Amino acid sequence: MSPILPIELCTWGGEIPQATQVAATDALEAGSVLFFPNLSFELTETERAFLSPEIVGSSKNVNYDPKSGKVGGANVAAMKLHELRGLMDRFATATRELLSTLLPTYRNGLHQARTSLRPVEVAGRKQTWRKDDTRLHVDSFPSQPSRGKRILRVFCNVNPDGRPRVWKVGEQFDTVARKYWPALRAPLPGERGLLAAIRVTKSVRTRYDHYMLKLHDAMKLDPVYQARFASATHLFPAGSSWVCFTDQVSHAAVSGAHQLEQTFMVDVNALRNPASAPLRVLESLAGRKLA
Ligand SMILES: O=C(O)CCC(=O)C(=O)O
Ligand SMILES: [Fe+2]
Repeated sequence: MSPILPIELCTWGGEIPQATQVAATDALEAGSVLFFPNLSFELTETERAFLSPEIVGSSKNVNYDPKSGKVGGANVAAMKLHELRGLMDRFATATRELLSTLLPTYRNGLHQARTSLRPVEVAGRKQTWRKDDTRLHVDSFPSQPSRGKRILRVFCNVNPDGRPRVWKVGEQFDTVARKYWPALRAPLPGERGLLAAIRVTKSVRTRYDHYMLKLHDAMKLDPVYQARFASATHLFPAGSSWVCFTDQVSHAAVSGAHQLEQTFMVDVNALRNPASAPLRVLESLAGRKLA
């Protein structure tokens, strides 16, 4: 199976043949990245001014909550904030339309989460090891337990100078999980409840969240694993988009600036093949339910 599946599409909400829908869903669940070489997201002249690292101050992204309309992490005047919200909301809507036409079987189990604008150059950015996404990893949010739900993300490279976003893509989830599983320590008694009580996490981590974060950490802290995939790079050109389950695809962002991203959470039961979910893979290694 190729890690990247190209799909010809140039609108965010147009009709998609059923055969393409099924192929896309199956490829995603098998751990591929769906790549849309000609699916661009147009910005207006004024919106292009937001493509500058200065608009984020000390944070790395502008964040948007499509449910409340709240913008966070932006260092812009109130008047500009209105325009920035307009841009974020348009992208949030476009990605919702894309997924509802591309992945119709997820419809009842698809939950839209945060939208982000990433205007800072990835290469050379100073980060703690845990936040360093230039290291291969699978996604797991330290403070926001997914409680077993999948993390599905839509990315669009909006670089105005034609620069690609460069990623590395590693091996299949079950291979990675099997490799690190013996080294992942079990949660300590009371640990998950305590982390929620002192607000390190927004809700109580399930055992699944615990192990996914341990896996994410183990990958990022393993220099041998990182070195093995040093040349496994993929270029996503300016004006292209891509979609993948980032809790499953071993990925790293190597370089690039100016990207829009939308996160969705997906119920495991909404998948065509629930056995492919990291939850089910880890449960089979643990020999017990984890969420
Ligand atoms: O910013 C990127 O290109 C990807 C970073 C990443 O690891 C993620 O969003 O999950
Ligand atoms: Fe990631």
